[in-house]
Amino acid sequence: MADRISDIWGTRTPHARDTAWPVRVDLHLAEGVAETDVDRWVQSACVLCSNGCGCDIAVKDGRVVGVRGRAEDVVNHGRLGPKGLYGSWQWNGGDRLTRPLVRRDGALVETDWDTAMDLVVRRSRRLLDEVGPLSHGFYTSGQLFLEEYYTLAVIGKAGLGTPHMDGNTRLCTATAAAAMKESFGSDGQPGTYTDVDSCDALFLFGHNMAETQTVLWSRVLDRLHGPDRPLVVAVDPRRTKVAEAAVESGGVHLAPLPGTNQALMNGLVREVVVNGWVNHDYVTAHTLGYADLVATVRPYTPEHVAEICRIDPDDLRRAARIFGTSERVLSTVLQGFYQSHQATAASCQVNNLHLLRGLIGRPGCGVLQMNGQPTAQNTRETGADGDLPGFRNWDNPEHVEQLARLWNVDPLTIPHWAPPTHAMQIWRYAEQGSIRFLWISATNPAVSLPELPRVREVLAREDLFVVVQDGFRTETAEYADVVLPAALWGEKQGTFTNADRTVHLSEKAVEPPGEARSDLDIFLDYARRMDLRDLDGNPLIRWSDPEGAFEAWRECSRGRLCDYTGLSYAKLAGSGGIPWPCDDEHPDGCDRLYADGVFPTHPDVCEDYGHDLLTGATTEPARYQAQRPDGRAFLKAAEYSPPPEQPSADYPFVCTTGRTAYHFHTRTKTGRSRRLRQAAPDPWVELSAGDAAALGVGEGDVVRVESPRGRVEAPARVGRSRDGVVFVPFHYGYWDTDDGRHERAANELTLTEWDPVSKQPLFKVAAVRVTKVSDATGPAPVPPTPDHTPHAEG
Ligand SMILES: Nc1nc2c(c(=O)[nH]1)N[C@H]1C(S)=C(S)[C@@H](COP(=O)(O)OP(=O)(O)OC[C@H]3O[C@@H](n4cnc5c(=O)[nH]c(N)nc54)[C@H](O)[C@@H]3O)O[C@H]1N2
Ligand SMILES: Nc1nc2c(c(=O)[nH]1)N[C@H]1C(S)=C(S)[C@@H](COP(=O)(O)OP(=O)(O)OC[C@H]3O[C@@H](n4cnc5c(=O)[nH]c(N)nc54)[C@H](O)[C@@H]3O)O[C@H]1N2
Ligand code: SF4
Ligand SMILES: [Mo]
Repeated sequence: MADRISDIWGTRTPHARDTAWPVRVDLHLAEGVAETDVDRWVQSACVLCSNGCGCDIAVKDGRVVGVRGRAEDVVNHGRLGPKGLYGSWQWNGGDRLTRPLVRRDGALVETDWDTAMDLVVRRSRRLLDEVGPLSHGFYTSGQLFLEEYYTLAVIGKAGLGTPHMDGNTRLCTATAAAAMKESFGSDGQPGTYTDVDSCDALFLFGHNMAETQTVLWSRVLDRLHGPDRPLVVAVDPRRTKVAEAAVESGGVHLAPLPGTNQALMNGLVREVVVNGWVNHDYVTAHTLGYADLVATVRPYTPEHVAEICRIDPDDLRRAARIFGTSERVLSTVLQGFYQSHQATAASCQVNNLHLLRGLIGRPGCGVLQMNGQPTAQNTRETGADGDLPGFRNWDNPEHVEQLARLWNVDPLTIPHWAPPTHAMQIWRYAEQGSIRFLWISATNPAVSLPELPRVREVLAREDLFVVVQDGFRTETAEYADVVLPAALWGEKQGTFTNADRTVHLSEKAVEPPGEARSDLDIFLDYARRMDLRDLDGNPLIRWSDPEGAFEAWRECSRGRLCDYTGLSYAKLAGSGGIPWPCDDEHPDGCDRLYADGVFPTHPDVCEDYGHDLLTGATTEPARYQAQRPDGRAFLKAAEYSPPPEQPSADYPFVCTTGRTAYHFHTRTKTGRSRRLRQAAPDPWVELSAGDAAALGVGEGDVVRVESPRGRVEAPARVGRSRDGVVFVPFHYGYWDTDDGRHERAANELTLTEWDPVSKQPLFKVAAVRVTKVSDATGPAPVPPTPDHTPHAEG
């Protein structure tokens, strides 16, 4: 049985370029259970990151007793990482929510479903009658199933008519979607994971894949240990395992100061241009905006960029040469780019590098504007994030008409008079008192939103009715008026789509605990109790189970880029995952988009008319049409601008935040798995060796990190950060602390600011000061990277 705590990527299975990634099946079963003891294996895929590794759930006596990777799955070829093996199922101890809770005399008390739903529906109905749909906000997730999101989206858009619906995907992958809309005209991942098997160079932009997509990183390691290995370039201010692999491969580790990505990217684009590495045939035939781009990047010489980013100009030159001269380049982009003030601008430059060289739509030449959460792609596709379903354009009346016909409602019901409200604005409206009903599903904002002191104030407002729908009593649930107990993964059926468009079916393996219900059933129950109807007086929601919801969604996706019409539960059952589009033209799905160099930018087709990357100003439809994009991609440009908060005499460090391999977000699942909890029980603070020496801080000493908004105290880990940069993991709220103290969540420090285009908040740049509080009391607490791993027993 694999030990994925001390060896998070498992044994190597090296292979050569353009050969298939070998199979390696990983398995973990509860102590004392053998493979032959298992009653049933139930098909699913892991929901602890966007990789979406195919797995089978082991069931014995009606309980989950383990998981096994699916050898035939296109995503993982049998492998599972530490979270997949231990975090996906070991959370089912005694502290699940089993009955609804309602607030009485200030305290949450158990009740039955009728009482709880009646409270929700009465408040909802009263506010709709007295104030209207703008009183309602929905803050959902990247962790439900497609069927649940689509149902919620129809309820919100066609039933209530509120534009205030978004996912925590706003914190996660809003920039992925935005960058693809700006460059290609629509959301939709161009690349595929199989590009890892064929690339000559791999660029990771702000992506610590070694810890956050451990199975995908195994795939990279298997190329790095095989013949004709790719060169790796890592762009990350910390010396991560990815950064180390970059150096070992003969590639480059670029460690820019947080918040300077756009300067770095302009420098890379400029090098590609001035060294003659541009594929002019491709650029002329398939893109727009070349002259503007060249003019914008002109001042970004390696020396100028080096000064802004505090890097070596020769490193920039070497990285650009690798991009400019490799035959096949694969790029991945994630939170180091997305959670920043020029997030969309910088991510578009990655698209630009590929477009400039014509490296798109061919094996080994992929762009992966990554997702993070397992089902974030579905939040975006189905419109539960505020986009219109099926990548439709809110500003295109014909697209709104299509939905009105499909749902049989008046087009005026569907909010489209302005862009849908983004999550940060939903919270602002709640703070200002115009949103008075906030339904939070499958997310824990009291830990994960920026500037927690403010978030707690909003959640505690007297005039805000808060519904929380979760499997656990989270930090957020403590502020709720009604808590609805949800069935979780393995306890319900549904489909979801990973970061490379691969769709999986996840079957129900066991019954949920107590009276917990699937999110789908809860949303359906709400729609029924609210008596939501279409123009003919029939029930608005015409389905009553997951498969029915999937069939409805299939129709909604017909003819759009994310076409699911060729998929069905029957086809997905037993399959190894199928990437959309899947339709008459692509009956077995489609690995890569844009092989023909035709992009969905035609004004009748595109999902968005685009923005000014610097200001976020939207492009008028007429102006968009006048550019006659008609299938060509946009090379969008922007100057670098400094982050809104910069180091000062009072707050001399840049604080950035992120993840460890062992925990998922606010740890509601991974914190309940003994092995994962023991591997990383408490938060820590990473400092560079130089900064630690200057502060008189040694390994394990407790330090206080303070921003203008709040503070965190934790032991120091020395030596991985670059000078001037402090790193704090964001996983640690306070549900498992004795004293309910608040000084351990990274988001006590972060600020309420967002990228002008994607509206994604800036978790990666805040100014802080660091002071030593006390000497180390024991060995340093937590492994920032696996080579510090303590060997947890059993
Ligand atoms: N183990 C684990 N895996 C996960 C998750 C998890 O919680 N735990 N969550 C999943 C989800 S939802 C997501 S979104 C992904 C996130 O996956 P990642 O984006 O890989 O994770 P992060 O640690 O947030 O950030 C990545 C890196 O950005 C770097 N960085 C910080 N500031 C900057 C900057 O200004 N520029 C650049 N270039 N880099 C910077 C950080 O040092 C960090 O190493 O992971 C997914 N996978
Ligand atoms: N400082 C800082 N903050 C960050 C980030 C960062 O890098 N730095 N990253 C941001 C990113 S990328 C993300 S994705 C967010 C994540 O932030 P959150 O979404 O708040 O984190 P989770 O802990 O995953 O919360 C998901 C909740 O949904 C519940 N849940 C799981 N499955 C189901 C289900 O099927 N039904 C229901 N009803 N509930 C379910 C879980 O128990 C859990 O409470 O954090 C963001 N916040
Ligand atoms: S890489 Fe992601 S999807 Fe795969 S096993 Fe790990 S957490 Fe699960
Ligand atoms: Mo995320």
